[in-house]
Amino acid sequence: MAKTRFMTLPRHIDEGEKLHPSATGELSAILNQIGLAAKVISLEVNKAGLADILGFTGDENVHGEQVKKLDMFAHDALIRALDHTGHFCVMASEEEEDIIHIPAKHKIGKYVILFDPLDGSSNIDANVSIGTIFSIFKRITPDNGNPGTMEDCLQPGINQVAAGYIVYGSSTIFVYTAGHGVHGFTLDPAFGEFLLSHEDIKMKSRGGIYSINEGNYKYWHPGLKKYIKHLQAWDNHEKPYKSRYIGSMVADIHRNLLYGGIFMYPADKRNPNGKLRLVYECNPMAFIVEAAGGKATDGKKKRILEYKPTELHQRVPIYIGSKDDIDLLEKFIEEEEIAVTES
Ligand code: P6P
Repeated sequence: MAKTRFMTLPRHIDEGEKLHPSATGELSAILNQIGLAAKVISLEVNKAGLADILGFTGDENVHGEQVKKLDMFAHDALIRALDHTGHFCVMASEEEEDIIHIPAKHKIGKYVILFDPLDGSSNIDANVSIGTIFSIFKRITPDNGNPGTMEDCLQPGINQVAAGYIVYGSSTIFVYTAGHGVHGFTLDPAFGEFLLSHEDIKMKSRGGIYSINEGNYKYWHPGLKKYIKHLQAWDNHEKPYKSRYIGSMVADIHRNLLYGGIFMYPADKRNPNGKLRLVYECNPMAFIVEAAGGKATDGKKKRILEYKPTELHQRVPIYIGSKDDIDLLEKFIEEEEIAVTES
């Protein structure tokens, strides 16, 4: 890959495609369209404090959560950027209950895309970083020009061909993997291009940060409680881990991807499957973190990417980040399970 200050997202994707003869160029076109939608969303997110766009639409999404106007703006921006390209047979959005069919006037393609248009949106009014997450598969139903189906959307995460996120923070950063490394691009608003800023991101095998909502402590698995206490203690003169929790999955995982660490949204007594959605949040973030050398499991040694989704809005517990941290967490969980079964 050419070394240049002006390695734009389109150029990097295009050069990446050239390294892999089997690539058809379609994935390049898809990723570039997502980049276009990201610029549109970034502009809106960054001026949200100025317009009357803040506040509630008065609508509720499929999960009974108040939908802020920016969620729907981001949802619409992605649909508009992608539905006419001829690359997709079906789409799905965290803001829609059912799958999204490609309008009949547009060509049907062989790809499937699922996205969370604006994750962390409860933070919008506080100007906290939020993000867009996307996950791309090839269809598994016959590629015969017919519309894609729910079956195409409910594939295990190991089938993904690409995944990425855009984090809208002090900068807007686009991070993606197409299976050949994880790369980050920072938006230069001066001329509206994403420039390569984080090439071939590799996650430390062990971090020094843990991210979890400690307000749920009393509902946690006893093994998780012991693990967190272990991280908070001095261990053979090793200082305690830092606790960092933004409450925005994309921002928390982006920081841990760069610095090392573990993000946890566990199952607990109140939420037996945790809170985060398998197909819109956990699968794409797991695909990215594994591509950077990290791990993503359910805390009991099952890879997130090996879960076969049973429904679009299915939730799963997730422990994601530096692999040594995940391994130690699972050891604490397992030891407590054994203790309980032997007691
Ligand atoms: P809690 C944001 O609403 C979100 O879906 C993720 O981005 C974030 O990690 C999580 O929920 C925060 O949930 O229960 O800690 O507020």
